[in-house]
Amino acid sequence: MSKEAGPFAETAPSAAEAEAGERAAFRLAVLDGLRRSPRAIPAKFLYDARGSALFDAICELPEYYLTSIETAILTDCAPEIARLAGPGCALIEFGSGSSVKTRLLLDAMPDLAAYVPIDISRQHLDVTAARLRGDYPALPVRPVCADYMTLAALPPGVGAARRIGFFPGSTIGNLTPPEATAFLRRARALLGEGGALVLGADLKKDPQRLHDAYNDSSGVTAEFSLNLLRRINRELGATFNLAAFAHEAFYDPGHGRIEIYLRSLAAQSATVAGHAFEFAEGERVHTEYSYKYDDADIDALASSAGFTIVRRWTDPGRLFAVIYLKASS
Ligand code: AVI
Repeated sequence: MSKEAGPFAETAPSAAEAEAGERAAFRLAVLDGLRRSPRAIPAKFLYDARGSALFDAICELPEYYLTSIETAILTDCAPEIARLAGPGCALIEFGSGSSVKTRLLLDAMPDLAAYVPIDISRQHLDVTAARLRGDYPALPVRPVCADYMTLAALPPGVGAARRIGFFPGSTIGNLTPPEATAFLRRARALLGEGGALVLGADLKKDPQRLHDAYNDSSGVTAEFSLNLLRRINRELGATFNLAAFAHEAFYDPGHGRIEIYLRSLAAQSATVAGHAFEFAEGERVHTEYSYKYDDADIDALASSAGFTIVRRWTDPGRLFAVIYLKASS
């Protein structure tokens, strides 16, 4: 590994090295997930370039209210977030996606000491950092290429500024409750004493509304799910017949979560990286959970991880919430 590699490096390992590492991890995870009972492949692998573009398209769908509602809430509450955070803090984003929502905070906090996007994709980080440096020339942008679920420390360049975390988009919902607590504890440690976190969470609501958000009429979400098999075929030399699998998503009120699967429409076999797998008709491969929260769930999550809720904002229909949490002392 080159001297400059690691989470704080501005220069990455070569693109070929990074790709080989990602491919090996993908292969291991897919083979492991298909050997499990029930079968499951981690949701993070949905986001290759095509999967990310399909997710961006999901965010534009009329049924997928999450993005537009959260953006509207953030537009309204960004000045208050800036007041609560105070001057000269560092903004740390966990999983820097498209920077639309980030910009709402950057615009409201013109005197930030630094913006620290953390993302597992070097390519994503480079694009985000270059765009933001162009648009906010006075803002120190300090990208960290890492998995925020395991990152142990922030780069020294972030300095002693008060740290405000940002975890929008209901990404918390893709974590199981123990994972969500583990993530928030890690965030609490990274943000330090005096730190705070701005969290976006999708709220429990009419199950039909939730069902529709994950079963859109134009089939984009189905395409997003099936793209996982397309990716496995392309990157791992697999032989999945995409037409013989279907996207299945439903709300489970008992667990308060959307569950998403790829369902085999026939008895069939497929080969992945030279290994054969049999699928019974109706057998499912789990790909995602999307947990929905109510106020009590958010309270319990915050206190389990050493945070106190300072403020919550929601839309008039109570579809989505943005929460400002501070590290409990
Ligand atoms: C990224 N994440 C918050 C989305 C969600 O709503 O759980 C992923 C998604 N999967 C299907 N539609 C959207």
